[in-house]
Amino acid sequence: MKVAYTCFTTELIHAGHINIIKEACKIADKVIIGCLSDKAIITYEKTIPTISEEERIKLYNSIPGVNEVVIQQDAFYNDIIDDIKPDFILHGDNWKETPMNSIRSHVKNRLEEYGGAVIDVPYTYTEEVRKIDLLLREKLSMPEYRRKRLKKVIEMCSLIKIMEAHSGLTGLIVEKTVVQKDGKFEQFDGMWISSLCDSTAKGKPDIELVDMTSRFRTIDDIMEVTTKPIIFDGDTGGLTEHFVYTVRSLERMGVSAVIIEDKKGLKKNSLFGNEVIHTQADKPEFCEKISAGKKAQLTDDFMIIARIESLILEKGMKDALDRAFAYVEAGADGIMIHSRRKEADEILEFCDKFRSKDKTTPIVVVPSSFNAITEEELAEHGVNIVIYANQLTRAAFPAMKSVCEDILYNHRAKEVDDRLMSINEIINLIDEIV
Ligand code: SPV
Ligand code: MG
Repeated sequence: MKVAYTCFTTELIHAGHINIIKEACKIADKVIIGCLSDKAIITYEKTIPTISEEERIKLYNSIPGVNEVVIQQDAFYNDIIDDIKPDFILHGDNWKETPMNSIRSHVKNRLEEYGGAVIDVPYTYTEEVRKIDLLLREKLSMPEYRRKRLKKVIEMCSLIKIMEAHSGLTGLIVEKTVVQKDGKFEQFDGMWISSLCDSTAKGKPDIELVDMTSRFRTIDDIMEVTTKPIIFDGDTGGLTEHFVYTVRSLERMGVSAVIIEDKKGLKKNSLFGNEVIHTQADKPEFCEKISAGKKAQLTDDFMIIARIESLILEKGMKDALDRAFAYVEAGADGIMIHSRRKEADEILEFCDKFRSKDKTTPIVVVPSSFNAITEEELAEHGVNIVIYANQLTRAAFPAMKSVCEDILYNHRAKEVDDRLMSINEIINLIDEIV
């Protein structure tokens, strides 16, 4: 008896899926559909379907020609190949393209070990299929789906990686950049709306000068073209009476988390350290702000993360830890600990001491200064979220400045051309949605 297998992640069946099943029925006696688990989808595709595994299983079972539906736990099909040993694994031939081609070649090699075969079914490029693909993507960008994804990802992945974005274009870069390493995909889990980069993009200092209306406009520009979760840098959160409104607005927009730092008065960027005057908020006062924010939020999805500035302000480890436990007690859904030392030693000491008492509250770090430490090492010390807070801004600025200088120097643009994206690439960069 020949067994054909195909794996689905979809939540809407279209002509392309029906075609694959039809092809499977032609060559096999039994057709099994794999429903890729939420965990595998989150780990490899950095997305999550809007319907549950159970609902997807029910949906796939209802397709004529399907004999059985199973859960597939591994995006690289190892569990399925070990357990079922299908004679054929069918997939749309779009998996010959990067990044999916690494899965295809892995599956092909494993099937060849016992005489099985990969069948590439020509992808169904109809208008209906294109519209459904677009619709599913649009749905993922809706506030109710986007907002809750951060909590899900934290729950399912040992470490999550967030990159700063300050415009639609940088949002798109964070959304779409994928690299393959050791047969796996690497991509960012979400975006950080940095106060430093949002202010810098507007030519303004990072002192809470760019007002919330303008910061929300940046979020909206990014949300219009992406689906990944967003963590907002809320600076000090402002007055408690204002912060509660900010929480409501962010939640309504579909932002997943806000991080507020325990400073007051005129806020300066933390990376100045004690070179400038910053004032740390009193512990009870900041606890009150956290609690007020938690009371104001309307869903369980939204997170308020408390950022501790004690190490930046050289107030000592004990102060940092006392504040961390107090902030969690006040309702904080996570703790961000910051440092501007080159070495990660004080961050790791904080994480170890915090984790010895609190095993679950997510820890966030921003390794801008202590940039030699790897994500894996941070995860070993209990870190859950790594934020790359300013690298896109810092990458773009020198590149743009040197192009300006060279055009001024040469009185033409020819000399800089080989450093530039082609006109063709730039006009094709943005997908049209209709
Ligand atoms: C930001 O990106 O604006 C931050 C992180 O707040 S840091 O600049 O390191 O303070
Ligand atoms: Mg900031």
